[in-house]
Amino acid sequence: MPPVEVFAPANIALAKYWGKRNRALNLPTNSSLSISLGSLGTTTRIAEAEKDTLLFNGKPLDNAAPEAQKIWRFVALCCPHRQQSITITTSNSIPTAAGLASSASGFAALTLALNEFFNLQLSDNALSTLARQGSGSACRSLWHGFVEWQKGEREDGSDSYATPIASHWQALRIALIEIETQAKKTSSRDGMNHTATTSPLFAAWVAQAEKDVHSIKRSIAAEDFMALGQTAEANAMMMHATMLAARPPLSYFLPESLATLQRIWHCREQGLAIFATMDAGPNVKILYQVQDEAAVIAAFPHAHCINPFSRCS
Ligand code: 2P0
Repeated sequence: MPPVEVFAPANIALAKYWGKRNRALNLPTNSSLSISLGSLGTTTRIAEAEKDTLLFNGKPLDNAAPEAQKIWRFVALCCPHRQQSITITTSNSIPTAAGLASSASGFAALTLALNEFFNLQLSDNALSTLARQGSGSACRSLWHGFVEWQKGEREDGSDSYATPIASHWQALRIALIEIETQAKKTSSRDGMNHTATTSPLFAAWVAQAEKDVHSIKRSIAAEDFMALGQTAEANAMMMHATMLAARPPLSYFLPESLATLQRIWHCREQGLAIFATMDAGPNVKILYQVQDEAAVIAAFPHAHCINPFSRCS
């Protein structure tokens, strides 16, 4: 079998996935909608080998390590009748300083690489359904641009997959503001399960999140940046408020996260059209339009600016 190499982008949710109705299958309680990050993501190569081997950013990963076992379990899920041993080589173009998780692009790239290497000829829906089982947000990382993950209704998850949204919003930009890059104390997986089981605000979150997906889709269709930014920011704040109401409370904020949010809100009061979003960590992402890039860099000199449509033809 000839070796293969594929790329999958990282993604940031504008309407977040936070809560599972089935933990084993990563089935979400609400739909979500993301924007992929252009050339930031994961490149994965698969080649024939004498024995199964993992290379992560140039370093071998022991097959007994928990991360390696998760990957080999995922390979077995995608290719249950596999005979050929393989080497999986993975490298991330996500700057460690960006504080972005790589599990979404990592499992998306692995799903695409396995499909190609073993000539599985899976449909897009089947690929997304498999990637979801590696990591929920991975089902959205198979495409560039905006992607919607329909939560689905079926118990087996066969209708819970992502699809791309036709849009090429040239002016849209994202800036990453690094606050802290150390590993977080509470994983997304544990954090969302704790929130879903103990936060009295969780039902309200699920209902609002579903509305936010629809609202953001309308904003994308109209290229209405203010509407998109307002909904995305409100959605992120509500997700964090729902965590804060969990018992015991959960917060990914650091003091500098809140200071950055307040700087964003202050800039907005001064007339700069920028909005914040935050994921399961202290780093802040800013949504803005290309014509405001100089003003964003002036206000946030350490911003890492991204054109999410840079890899779209
Ligand atoms: C998201 N996050 O929609 C949300 C917002 C973090 C905050 O998806 O347990 O790593 O592997 O399904 O996908 C992070 O959760 O969790 C995530 P699993 P995942 O991007």
